This record gives sequence, structure tokens and C-alpha cells, in this order.
Amino acid sequence: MAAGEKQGGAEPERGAGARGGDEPAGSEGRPSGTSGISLVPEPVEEADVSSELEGLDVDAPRVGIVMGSKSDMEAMEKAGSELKERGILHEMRVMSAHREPDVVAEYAKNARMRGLRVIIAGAGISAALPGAVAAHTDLPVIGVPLSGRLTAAGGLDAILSIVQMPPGVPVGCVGLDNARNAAVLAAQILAC
Ligand code: AIR
Repeated sequence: MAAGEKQGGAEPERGAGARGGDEPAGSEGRPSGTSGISLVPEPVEEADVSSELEGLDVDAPRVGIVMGSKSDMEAMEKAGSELKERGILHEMRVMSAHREPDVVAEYAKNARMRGLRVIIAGAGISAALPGAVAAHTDLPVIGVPLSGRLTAAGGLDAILSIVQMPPGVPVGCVGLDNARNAAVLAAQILAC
């Protein structure tokens, strides 16, 4: 395993951005429900963020790099190399949205709680992986469309599969086989 790369384990799910239940509902002019539950999401305060990060392993990866097949590794390693050069902790996993949909869902659901802040997802042909990850997390997801031996139309199949997400569930998309750019973008997001 390369330096800067970390293999993380699965951990029990915890709701992303979960809040304590001891705050008065309906405060600050927000509409409230009859049972004292605010009907609109409250802004995440700094204290909430730091408490969310409390107890996290300082060595926890911040970027998850996932790909649909081992055959994608050569292309996706370029994202790992770029993050390593920048000193950004990351992990690399192979998981297919079609062959192992439950693994993908679990990974995405647990990603924030495990300390990940950006996910890079690469796949070829019917490249559902970035969208499948985005369906289960509110972390930013950057898709990498990959060309390969099975591609149709020179990679356009994967590009369209990644770009054409339904309204409300976006994924970013870098150029064909450009995993390095995904890493640069991930680094920029982390620096925001
Ligand atoms: N793939 C795997 N599961 C779903 C998809 N779209 C993609 C992989 C890889 C291609 O199928 O991302 O680019 C071929 O995979 P393999 O394992 O047959 O080499």
C-alpha cells in the first residue's frame, strides 16, 4: 500500500450530520411541527462540525477513491498518486455498482462518519458507480469516466452515464480517463 493511502474498515452507520435532540424546536423564526420538530433543516454550526470530527482517527483517509473493477486500477492510480504528492490521506477500493450494489451503498452511507470528505469514483461502460455513491451520501462525488476494452463510442458511454444524473443528485465529472484531475479537484474542495 502506498504512503498516504489507507485501507479503512467498515463501521456502523451513523446519520450524516446527526444532531442532538436537546435544542428547542421552532426557534429563530423557523416553522415548527406540532410535536416540536423543526420542519426545515437547521444550519450546521461550527460546534456540530467539530463534535462530528471528535474522536476521528487523525490518520483517517479524507478522500475515498473507488472504481468499478480491478481493471480500472491502472487509470485510477493516477488519482492516488496526485493525492499522495499533495500529502492528502486517501484509500482505494474496488466495488461495482452493478455487481456489488450493497457494498457500494454501505460504503457511501458510512463515508462521512468514517472521516471521508470527498469521494472519487471511476468506472467504464455503464458507469453507474459515481451516481450510486451519490445516491447514498451528501459528500461531493467526482466521477471519472473510463475508456477500456469494452467501451462504446470511445468512452462516450461512460461520460454520459456519469454526467446525466437526475436533478437533485449531482456528481462532478472530469475528462475521460483523467483521474488526476479528479484528485486535483478533490484537493481544491478540501481546501474550501
Ligand atoms: N463496471 C463494472 N461494474 C459496473 C461497471 N460499469 C465497469 C468497470 C470497468 C468495466 O465495467 O468500471 O471499467 C469492465 O469491467 P471488468 O471487470 O469486466 O474488467
